[in-house]
Amino acid sequence: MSRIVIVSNRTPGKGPAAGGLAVALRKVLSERDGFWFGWSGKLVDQPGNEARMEDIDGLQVAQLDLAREDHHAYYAGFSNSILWPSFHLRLDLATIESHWYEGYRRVNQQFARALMPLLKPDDIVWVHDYHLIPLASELRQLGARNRIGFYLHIPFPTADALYAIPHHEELMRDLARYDLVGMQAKRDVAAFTEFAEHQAPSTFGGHQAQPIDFSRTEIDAFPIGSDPAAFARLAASPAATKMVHRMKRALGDQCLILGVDRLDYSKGLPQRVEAYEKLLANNARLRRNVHLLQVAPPSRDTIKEYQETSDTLDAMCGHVMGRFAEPDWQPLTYVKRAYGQPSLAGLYRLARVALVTPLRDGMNLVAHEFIGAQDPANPGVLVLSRFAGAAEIFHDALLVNPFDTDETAEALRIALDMPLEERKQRWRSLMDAAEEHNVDDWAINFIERLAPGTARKAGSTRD
Ligand code: ADQ
Repeated sequence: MSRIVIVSNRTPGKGPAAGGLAVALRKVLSERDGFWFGWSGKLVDQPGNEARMEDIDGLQVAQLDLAREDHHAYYAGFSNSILWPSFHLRLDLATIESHWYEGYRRVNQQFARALMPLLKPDDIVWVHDYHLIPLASELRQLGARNRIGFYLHIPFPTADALYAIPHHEELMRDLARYDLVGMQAKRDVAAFTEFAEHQAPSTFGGHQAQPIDFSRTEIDAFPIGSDPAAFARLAASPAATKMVHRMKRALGDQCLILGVDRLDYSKGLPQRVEAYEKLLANNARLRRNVHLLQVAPPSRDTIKEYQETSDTLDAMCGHVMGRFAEPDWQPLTYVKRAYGQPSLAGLYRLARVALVTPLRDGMNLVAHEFIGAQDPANPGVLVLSRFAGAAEIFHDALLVNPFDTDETAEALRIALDMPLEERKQRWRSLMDAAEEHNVDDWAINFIERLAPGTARKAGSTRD
């Protein structure tokens, strides 16, 4: 039976996996032979071409060190200051330093050189995310003939945003070297197809490039999910219950409105706080009766645009506090710290409303996890951005345009006033959708499409 090789920027660490994705991919590897390949987290002056294979909690992990001088250009530079903002349609926040591409390319070459000696001819290779778009090209250059698939966790950009990315043509040629390219949402497949069918190769310097041949690459949407049943169990666990009791003591009768995100400009956090401010301004009766808890641990905080988002959010939260707080009531709590999944599950369960309002998002797993953690007898309401991939699945959420803070404020009011019967009906439909799109099936479906007949181990009990 073919082995599966999972490749991502970072490999999973020791201890319990932090997210549903890591858990699902570990499960894939626990049911068959294979290994996980990626950066060790170490930077060195002169990296070798060899990865170290290690057993981490029963998982085979091959890790390589990266060159200090390339890592900045590869990670904070090309990946997170060019690709991330452009793919999220935030060209205003992109820093177009085209020379970062060289470091990005070199790291992908280094990944390929270290991975190649570990590959057997019939291994199936599954590459994850925008850091590693060129990897299949680099592996093929070294002679790899394996089935190689790519999954993009973030949205695919519109053609105009794509054209703003230096070397976008090479990147698209790189995508054409995969056998299968998986996207989160139909909208992403449509944007990709639009590019593929109407590509306008650059004519810079009079040079007319050949159109890219995508005929050997299959493109499809594979919307990722969570493990809603696991979240339901987690929400009833002692750790979650402890969090619920703690919060109940603090909140009394107030309804909890919850936001849980990485601190990232794509998540629409300032707009969310503005919508909450409008809710309080327009509905005096809700003051003292609601409380917004926003959990947003900093990420990529060496990048200026992330620091600025953090400063903006600090200022907005301070402004709302100053405007509405009273000596004995605070309208919001803002926590810049990550919580473990059991505590999050408790918070999800207690929340009357989850505000999941990214300006653009690949999927957004917080929406899935919130639904999984609800109490069926008294479920909360999901207010969801129509620009999250999750909006293609969760039709019974209250869908909002996150740029329109009046609309989000009104959706919040409707969510807070929603009768129990309607909350139950909507939640049942959301839970059915979350179960249908669970993360285990997502992984199996992708592998099965990449290499038909190989996703399940002989004798596996899964149907
Ligand atoms: P992210 O942008 O990181 O992921 P998201 O899908 O919302 O966004 O979250 C991923 C995981 O991080 C979830 O398991 C969630 O619980 C956890 N997480 C988020 N905020 C947290 C917090 N404040 N504290 C603790 N944990 C937190 C990228 C894409 C998404 C896509 C995922 C998976 O940007 O669109 O859904 O990959 O493909």
